Amino acid sequence: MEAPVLLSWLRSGIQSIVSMWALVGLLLARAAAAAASPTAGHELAAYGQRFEVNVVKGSDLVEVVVVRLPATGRSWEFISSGRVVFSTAPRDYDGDGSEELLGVDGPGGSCCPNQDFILAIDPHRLEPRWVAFPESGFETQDLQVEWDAGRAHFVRKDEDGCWIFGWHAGAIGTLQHFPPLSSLAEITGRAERWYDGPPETRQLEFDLDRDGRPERIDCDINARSGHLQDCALPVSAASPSELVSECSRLGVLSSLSHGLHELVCGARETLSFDGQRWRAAAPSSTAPQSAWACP
Ligand SMILES: [Ca+2]
Ligand SMILES: [Ca+2]
Repeated sequence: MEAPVLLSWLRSGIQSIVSMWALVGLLLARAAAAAASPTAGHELAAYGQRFEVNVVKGSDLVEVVVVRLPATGRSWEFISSGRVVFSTAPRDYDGDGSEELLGVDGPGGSCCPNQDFILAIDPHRLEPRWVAFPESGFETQDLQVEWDAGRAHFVRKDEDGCWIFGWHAGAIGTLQHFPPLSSLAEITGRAERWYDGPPETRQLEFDLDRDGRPERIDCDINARSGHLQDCALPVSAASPSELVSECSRLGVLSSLSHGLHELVCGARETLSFDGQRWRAAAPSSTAPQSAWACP
């Protein structure tokens, strides 16, 4: 082989190797980007398309949900009222074969109302829709998803009672609402939250055993949530027992259990005396019954 031919052959060989490595580098970079994007958000499979959903910081105070349809390059932005948290992976909540995302939008914590919502895709426009629940709540972790024949219902228990929401045909409605149980007498925590003054207590006096003399229940107030806590419920004069769980209110019900009036903690959680201790009670037979999880 003559020298110029050898040089040309070497040059083209080196160029091929450089091109090959450039191609490998490009493929690796694309693979890394593709691998990184799912961890940053969700992919929503709806009506034959795949939408990318990412939450990005809009400012110090709000986050922005960015939805992108890679097939067309279109994207949409939804500005939240604080932080957005998608509670689970995408699910088909209304049973129509396409996925939605369940999320909560708000400042976070128990200080302020948070709004549950569903991020859905409009089947005709192929655009994302932000569908808010009809009622906002404080304790967002209390929203439970119950499944009934492939369709979701959402149960929330809060200070206003127990709510059952349903998702159907692109909207969320209230299917049932069980209001707080009415009480003969009650004490409540503080309406405002994040109190930082001196410790506070509440007292409830009521003749629980109907012997003509009132019994007394003492509760502390949780400075963070404003709820009653560590309420000392009377068992006998010698040994009051403690209720550890927090209650937004503590009330006396008209019903009796082992000679003592039953109590209500919060909107609808009932406490019964079993002769020795106070226990969370099964719902009374006169209370409205839900097909799902309301007490
Ligand atoms: Ca669906
Ligand atoms: Ca008494």
